[in-house]
Amino acid sequence: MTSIAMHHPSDADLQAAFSGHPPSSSPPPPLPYGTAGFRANSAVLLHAMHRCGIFAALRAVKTNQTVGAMVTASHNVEPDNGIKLVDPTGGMLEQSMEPILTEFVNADDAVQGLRRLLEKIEAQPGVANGGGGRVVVGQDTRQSSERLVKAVKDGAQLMGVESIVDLGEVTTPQLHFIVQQCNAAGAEGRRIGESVYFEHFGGAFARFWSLLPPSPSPAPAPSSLYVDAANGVGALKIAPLGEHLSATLSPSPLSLSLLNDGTQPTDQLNEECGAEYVQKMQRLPRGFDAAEMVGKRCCSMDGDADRLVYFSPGGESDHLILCDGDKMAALYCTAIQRMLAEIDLQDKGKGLRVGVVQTAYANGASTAFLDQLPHVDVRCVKTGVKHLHRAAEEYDVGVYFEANGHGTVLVKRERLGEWASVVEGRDERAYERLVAFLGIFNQTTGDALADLLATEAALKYLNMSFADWAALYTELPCRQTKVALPRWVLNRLQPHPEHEKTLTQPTELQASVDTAVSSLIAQHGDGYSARAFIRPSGTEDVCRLYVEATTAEGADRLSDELKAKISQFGAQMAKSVMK
Ligand code: 16G
Ligand code: MG
Repeated sequence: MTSIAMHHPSDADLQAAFSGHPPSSSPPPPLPYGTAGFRANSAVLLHAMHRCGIFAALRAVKTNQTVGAMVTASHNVEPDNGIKLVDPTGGMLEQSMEPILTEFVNADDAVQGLRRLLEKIEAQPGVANGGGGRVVVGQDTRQSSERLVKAVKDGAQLMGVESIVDLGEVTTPQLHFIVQQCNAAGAEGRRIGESVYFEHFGGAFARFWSLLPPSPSPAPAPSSLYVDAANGVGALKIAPLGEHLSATLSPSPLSLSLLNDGTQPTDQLNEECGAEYVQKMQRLPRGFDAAEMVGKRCCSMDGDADRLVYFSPGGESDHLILCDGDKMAALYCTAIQRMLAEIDLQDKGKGLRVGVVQTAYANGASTAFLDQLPHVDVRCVKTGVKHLHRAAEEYDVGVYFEANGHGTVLVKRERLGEWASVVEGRDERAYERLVAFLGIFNQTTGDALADLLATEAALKYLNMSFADWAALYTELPCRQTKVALPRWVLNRLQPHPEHEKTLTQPTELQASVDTAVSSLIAQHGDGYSARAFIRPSGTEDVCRLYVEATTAEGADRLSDELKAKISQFGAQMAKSVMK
């Protein structure tokens, strides 16, 4: 192991730096590392941001590479904020580092905490000859973000990182991608900024488009897509994306109309808009008129633009037809299957490892649809992008999606080339088209903008309307509810470590779920299916409940029954500590 030339400030300097970024109260509320980093009301985050900046710098110095820090609380309410750290690969922070960082962020004595952190980091294997390193910082549009970004930069500065680049307002996936690009071979001297992002994704889309069969002349009018930007950072990126497309493809085949762009005084981030609202509430976002926009193709991003869902107003009040993350996976798999079959008429992609990864929240009808596609492996893993991403990496082409719209398609370009090279009489143009299609996807994380382009590309290629896409399968009626419970009660709930479809603890609560599900099935007899699971949220102090059944009435009944059981369990726990 090589020791690293880390900058060790004196205790006096450290004390001064930490007291400039104090916790909001003494002792501060503990901050758990949630599903995707730290997230809380912005008023309690200053010290955590400063310490995350220190940590990011240490990781950058240690690896002598670029790491990222994104200040955002995604789909949460505006007063919340948070931070997501990006590793040198462009992916999320390696899981083994989460407890180490969490301990430091929550240390009562920050100087002692930092000493312990340094020891742990220096003891890590695979140390490079550090000393350089760069931290790239991004932020969403929250009012609190600027102040918190400053704390991150102050922390990074303290550890003597070689450079700190502040990208300002960028989407989370933009930051992931830029970090990956900074660490790619030949990146030295390249300008760091979002132009590289637009060039890459706009270029990939244009390449794919140019490989489609030529349109009849005169060219059809550009296809209109109405984009709900959740009044968040994604709103700032639609115009540059559109400009890039117009500059590369003339005329641009897409016409993007932006709504909920955050420019009106009443616009509130994520309030009654955005991917989370649309997918969970199954309601039209603000500003979308049901009657006026009936049948139009629309989509919603979340507050930091790493999720996307599509929808179309159904005509009556708030009714909408939703194409969620499950349906995006179904669309992409259908397109990939067709492209593979075009290249390899005989075996239709046999020999290439194609997989799709979902979570327990995936609608059963989507899983059944994917299961029947030839040569596609279907897997279920725990909630959280890091779990899906890792599982998808095991395939040559790995599609992953959460129902909430977070996902992408990963590809091993070399394996794809090897596979194609042995296909006899392969259609070269069809192969190029597949490569171009897969090139539209962000390889570091789910990305609303990249997924928007890929969805438009897939619909065009498959010659499908929004209605055709929505009709790929019919969802089983499902209900998602939550019951507020304190964190210490939620900590008693232990989901199955691989798929979260059951609770391993407490067994009595799981037994109630099993009994309720079996009795619903028994009442209806053969051919009726039902499923339910309980899971503690990693981003809010709530217990989540998912229920699905063959009939809406059954799903409602099961949901009500189990919601009551969860409340009862919470009350029992509260009573037991009062004794
Ligand atoms: C975070 C996760 C998302 C997950 C959600 C679950 C990332 C980047 N984001 O937003 O994947 O679906 O948390 O929230 O991992 P929950 O734990 O509150 O149900
Ligand atoms: Mg998000």
